[in-house]
Order: sequence, then C-alpha cells, then structure tokens
Amino acid sequence: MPPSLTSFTDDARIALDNITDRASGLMHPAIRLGVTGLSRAGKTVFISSLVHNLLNGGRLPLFEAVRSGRVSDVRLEPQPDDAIPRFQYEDHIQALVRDRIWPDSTRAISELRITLDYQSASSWSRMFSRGRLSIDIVDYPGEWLLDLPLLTQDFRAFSENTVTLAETGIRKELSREWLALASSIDMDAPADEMTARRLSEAFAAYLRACKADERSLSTLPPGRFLMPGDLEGSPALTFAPLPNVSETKASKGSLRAMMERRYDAYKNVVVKPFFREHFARLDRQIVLIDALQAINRGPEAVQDLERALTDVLACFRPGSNSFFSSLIGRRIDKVLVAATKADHLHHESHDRLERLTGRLVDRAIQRIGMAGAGIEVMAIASVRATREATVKEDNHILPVIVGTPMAGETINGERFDGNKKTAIFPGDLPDNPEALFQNLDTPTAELPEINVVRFRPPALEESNGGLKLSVPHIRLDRAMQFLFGDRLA
Ligand SMILES: Nc1nc2c(ncn2[C@@H]2O[C@H](COP(=O)(O)OP(=O)(O)OP(=O)(O)O)[C@@H](O)[C@H]2O)c(=O)[nH]1
Ligand SMILES: [Mg+2]
Repeated sequence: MPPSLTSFTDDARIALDNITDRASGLMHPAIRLGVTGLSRAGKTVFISSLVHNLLNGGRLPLFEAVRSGRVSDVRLEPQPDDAIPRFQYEDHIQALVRDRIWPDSTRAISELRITLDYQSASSWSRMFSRGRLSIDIVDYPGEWLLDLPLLTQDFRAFSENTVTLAETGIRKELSREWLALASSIDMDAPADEMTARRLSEAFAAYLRACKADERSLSTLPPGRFLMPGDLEGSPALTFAPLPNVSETKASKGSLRAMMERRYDAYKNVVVKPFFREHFARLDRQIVLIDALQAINRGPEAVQDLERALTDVLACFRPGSNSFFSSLIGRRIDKVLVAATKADHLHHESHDRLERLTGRLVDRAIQRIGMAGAGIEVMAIASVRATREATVKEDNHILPVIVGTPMAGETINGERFDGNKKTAIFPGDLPDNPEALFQNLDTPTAELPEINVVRFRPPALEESNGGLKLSVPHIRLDRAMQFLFGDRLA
C-alpha cells in the first residue's frame, strides 16, 4: 500500500485555489490549457503557431467558431499569474517567421493569455453571454510529470527501481561508472557532503548520458536532475539512489539517512508544489509526442516513449488511486495526445501516424487499467515546413516531400546550405500499427525507416496586398476544436 503522503493542507489548498479560479471565471470566463511533452517534442512551436494562427486569421476550417465567422477579436492580454514567466511569444514567432529558424529550447514553465471575443452560436445565449473567453496557455516540461510516481515510493523503492532499470538494455553500459562508484561507498558510514555530491553528480551524468544516447529517448525521474533551474546545487538535488538498501532503518547521521532525507525533500519542495500549484489548476491538456523520432531510433526508444506516455497519462487519469486524485484534482476533462511533426510524412501516412499513436495510447491505458474517456489522439504539424509533390522514377510515381533542409544537414552525401530546396521520399508507416508493436521486445526488431530531415521553417506566403499570411500547419485547427471549441459554442 502506498504510504499516505497527502496532508490535509494539500487538499485544502487545492480546493481553495480551484474556488478562487472559478470565482474569477464567473466574471471573465477562462480556461487553462496545459501544453506538455518531453523535451524537443514541439511545445514551443505548437503554442507559437496556434497563437499566430488565431491572431492573424489563419486557415482554420476545422475550428468551427472561426470558420463560421463568430470570432470578432483576438488579442494577447496580461496573464493572471504574476509568478510564472511569460511565454515569450514575440521572440519565438520572430525566429520562426522572420528568421526562419526554430525557436530556442525552453527549460521551465511559462504562460500566455490569449483572449477571444465571439458571438454565441445560439441566439438564446447571444442575449445573455458576453462572448469572451480567455485561454491561459501553460507550457511545462513533460519530464516533470514523470516524477509523480515518486510520491508513492519511499527511498528504498525508488533506489531499487532506478538501479534495476540501470542494469538493463542500453542503460547497462551508460550506468557503469555511477554504479561502480555507488557500490564502492559505505552507505552506513557518517554522512559527508563531498561523497553526497560525487554520488549525485555521477548519477546525473548517467541520466544525461541516457538522454543524449541516440538509441533511446530515456526519460528517467527525477525530472529536475536534468533541468535544475534555480534549485541547482541545493540539497534537494544533491542525492542519488543507492544499490541494495536494506529494509532496516537507516542509522542516524549516516550517508543513507542523508540521502533519504534529501529524496523526501525533493518530493516536498519540487514535486508536490508543481502538482499542487500548476498541474491541479489545468482544465484541458495537450501532450505532444515525437513518435517519428522514436521509431527512427529503434525498438528501445519506442518502448521508452511508451513507458513515458504511460506515466504521463496516469497523471491525467488517476483512476482509483485516491492519493493521486486528492493531490492533482480531477479537473482536466479533455486530453489530446498529438503526434507532432507530421509534415515529415506524405499525407497518405498522416492517418497511419494517427492510428499508431492511438495504439500507443491504448497500450498505455491498458497497462495502468485506467479509463480512456476524454482522451483523443491526432497527428499534427504545428508548422508545416514541407510541401508535397510526386516524382516519376522508372515508371513509378513516388510521393515525396519538398522543403529547405537546415544549413549543415547532409543527405546522401550532399551538404545543404540552408537555402537550397530538395525533395525526399519520406518513407512509409505500416498500414496496421500492430505490425510495429508485435516484436518490439526483440532488440533486433526492424522498424519502418522514416527519413527525418531537419527542414527550415517555411517562408510565409503573402496576400495580394503584400501582407504575410499565417503559419501553415497540418490539423492544428482540429486540435483547437477539440481543446476549446466547445467553450465558444
Ligand atoms: N518540421 C517540423 N518540425 C517541428 C515541428 N514542431 C517542432 N519541430 C522541430 O522540433 C524542435 C523542437 O521544437 P520545440 O517546440 O522547441 O520543442 P519543445 O518541446 O518546446 O522543446 P524544449 O523547449 O526543449 O522542451 C524544433 O526545433 C523543430 O526542429 C513541426 O510542426 N514541424
Ligand atoms: Mg520549448
């Protein structure tokens, strides 16, 4: 049985936060949209393109309120939370649109408020509703969600899980140095700051090596070890799991006791506040995943992505686990899992990518035995960096995609300068996603080959008057409709 860690104050504070949010929501309807995904999944690009398309009258035929002309004004407004950094929309969009480079990586939480004035669809509500909705978009690293399971693990369980995982597959070679150091240390000896630091640095180096490894995505908790932010060097981040922790209580003043205390501190000062102050207040959520990259990297990477997705989805659908439910609330009623960067495929494969993502989600849901209600799956491209074409080769018509590879990209020995365009055959996904999952467990399993080229963001088309049009995308409007279309009814 998981130790009961929620305190009365946790519950009370969440309830209070929710009441305050709701009360202000009566005056001015607002929803909080969480945008998450593992690093490089495409969060920043998604938010930038979504906002740009809304502000600049983008092509959004599947977003009903815009298509039917009911949205009269869209603007950015000051966000409601003064303590959260603002999502720097202007910088990101300048990079994308003016410089045609991808925005910089972001490492922490940020927020942006966009407000829409609209006419209600029904004449009855038109008489009463003020027709204004603010969407508070919150961008946060998916890695932070992977910390949730830690809350039910004591130090011994955490150590055991982490060490077991470190001894399997690709991770075995990456963890060698850390584990060698850890086993050479006497955890019952008096605590010593330098030993704690050496251990924690070796452990962090292992986590970094996993993340950098080409063969896997390897996202392992604790999430803040790789993104410490302003906690860098603090005791709450200066610990490491230990091999073979015994069941007996740690002796006072020992290294093991110190590690246990700091592990608990990590949960109390890092994990819980995030869930309480940020996560518990979200209404809707999109989870971005880079399924194509995982497939490209091989079976172990796909399994890693599956594991991460399972842990992420468990946060949204805590099911019967009342400990989680009480900490994170049950407010999120719609979750969209979106496979991004679909512009790397020909449109014939978009539905296949969607089915494959659906299968990933199904497997995750089954694994934790939760209800899948309110979870939707799509394949999208926040920014469409390619166009489609066909080439004729030996009497065959081949579907290709055309784009401008980033400066320095090399394809078939040709190095690109960032200006020249090229056509590539992107590769196919299997029609039946099951084919991909069937032999994932065999390390030599063959996965379909997808040509993932890093293309530059597209040059925007101009209208007759010379006005730049909005960022092209794939199915971004469908995502909008699902995430907040109902709130503009
Ligand atoms: N072609 C294409 N590439 C994309 C798209 N979205 C993201 N990318 C690529 O993916 C990279 C990462 O996108 P970001 O939006 O910065 O990802 P993120 O999740 O914010 O990453 P972190 O801030 O590092 O956590 C970009 O630099 C692009 O190269 C897309 O819709 N199409
Ligand atoms: Mg980002």
